[in-house]
Amino acid sequence: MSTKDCIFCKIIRRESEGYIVFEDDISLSFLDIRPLNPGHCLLVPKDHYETIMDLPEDLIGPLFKNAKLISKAIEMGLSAQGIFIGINNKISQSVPHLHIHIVPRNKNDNLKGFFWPRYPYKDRETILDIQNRIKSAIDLLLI
Ligand code: DGP
Repeated sequence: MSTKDCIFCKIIRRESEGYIVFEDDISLSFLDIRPLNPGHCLLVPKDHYETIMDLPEDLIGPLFKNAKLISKAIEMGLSAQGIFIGINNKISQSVPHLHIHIVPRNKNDNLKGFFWPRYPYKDRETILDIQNRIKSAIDLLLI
């Protein structure tokens, strides 16, 4: 998708309405139009990167610093008891412009923890296999 058609790029360029809560040189944060809870914010890099895997290293720190700021502001401003932070990458990602969901949470708000069912591993062998595959990939990526 080109940045011309990207809905979040349009909000960044002020061509579409966004209920903006924060902006700095590298990022913009605005209310999600279909919130999990009222106050659910999206934080996006101003430059168009599709996923966390595309985000340049030097933006990771500044972007997550802003995620922390917005989390604190949501807790303070909305008296939220906690915050959920999440990023869909490719699967379940409906807008292909990296966005961090920052969602106010309160006890009994009916969002069930991680949203999806979670299961234990079949056995220790499976755990070790998965652990080794990820560790080997990390070793390759760090070469
Ligand atoms: P995801 O499913 O993780 O890609 O989340 C995309 C989110 O973006 C979804 O919660 C709804 C929100 N969204 C989609 N279109 C717009 C829009 O035009 N404006 C705003 N503010 N949010 C949008």
